[in-house]
Amino acid sequence: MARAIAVSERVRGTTSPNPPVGCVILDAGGEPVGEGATRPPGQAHAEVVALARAGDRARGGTAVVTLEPCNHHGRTPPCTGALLAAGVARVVHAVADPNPGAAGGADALRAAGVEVGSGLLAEEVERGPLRAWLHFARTGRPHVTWKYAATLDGRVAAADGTGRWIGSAESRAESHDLRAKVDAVVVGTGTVRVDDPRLTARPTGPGPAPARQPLRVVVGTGDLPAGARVLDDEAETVHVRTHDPDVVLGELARRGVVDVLLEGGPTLAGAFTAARRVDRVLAYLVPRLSGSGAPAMRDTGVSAVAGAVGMVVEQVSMCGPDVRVSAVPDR
Ligand code: AOF
Ligand code: ZN
Repeated sequence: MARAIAVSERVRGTTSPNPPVGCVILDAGGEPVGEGATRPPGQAHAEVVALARAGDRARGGTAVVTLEPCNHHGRTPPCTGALLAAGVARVVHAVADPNPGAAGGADALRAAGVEVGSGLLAEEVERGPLRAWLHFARTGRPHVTWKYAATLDGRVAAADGTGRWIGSAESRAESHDLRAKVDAVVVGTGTVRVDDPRLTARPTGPGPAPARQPLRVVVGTGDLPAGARVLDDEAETVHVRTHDPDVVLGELARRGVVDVLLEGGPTLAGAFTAARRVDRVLAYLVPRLSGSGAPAMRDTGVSAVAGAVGMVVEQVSMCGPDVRVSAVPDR
């Protein structure tokens, strides 16, 4: 299952509105003989890709898959049918499919005599590759990660407004990897006016440039300055003229966006927090002290400590010299 998760990580950002699923086929003796991940919408699911690689060696073997195999004719035929046709004896999945249309795969496989196990590394899958899609399937809303870099005293810019990227080179490189894995990057019109970001994924590591760019989304009623870099032709850009996070998320859901990276600025982050539409916070705390300039977030409507939004820290780790904190709402 750890291998299936790793395989699925490689297709993150390319499958929406479908989930990025990973699958490993073991032969009857337990040796891995094929692996695969979900192809873009309308193309093969993970199981079908992995079964094609395994060929005859799948017979009597085990399929290990991060999501319960689908049991429906959607854009593609059911994976349950493909698994049965290949003669797989056992299926182990991490999490059940919450999509009512596709669910029921485990029961259908059992009814056909296949041994089915579930829950293996379920928490890793729910927090990792399928987090955004599971949230989308359960709520109908895209999953929002608010990401920012701030000094230890919580400032994202100095008093003169400079704050283009306050984090270390390591955090900056990671932010490009993050953009390459999401469907959309969202900022406010204020950020476009002040920072003029490109909002594209520009990973620095070895390997090819990203095959696709996230949708660039600018939120706010103000106009975009002519010549703003988000208006270049490196990626698609939409301007949603509202201050209401639910209007933004509704528009993004309509476009098949599942996984959203909210990159700022402080006013937009405050609006999403006030509306309880931040599903995860990813903070890079930079070992510097500023003492002046913009805070990471404003205008949440919270006026007393007792009213602050409760969070649970999932993980604390280092990114170069910066401290990386991942936290989710306490609800
Ligand atoms: C799987 N393996 O790799 C994926 C699954 O329209 P379709 O045919 O592509 O079906 C999409 C639904 O299938 C999707 O909403 C989810 O419930 C499931 N996705 N299932 O067995 C996969 N991506
Ligand atoms: Zn399927």
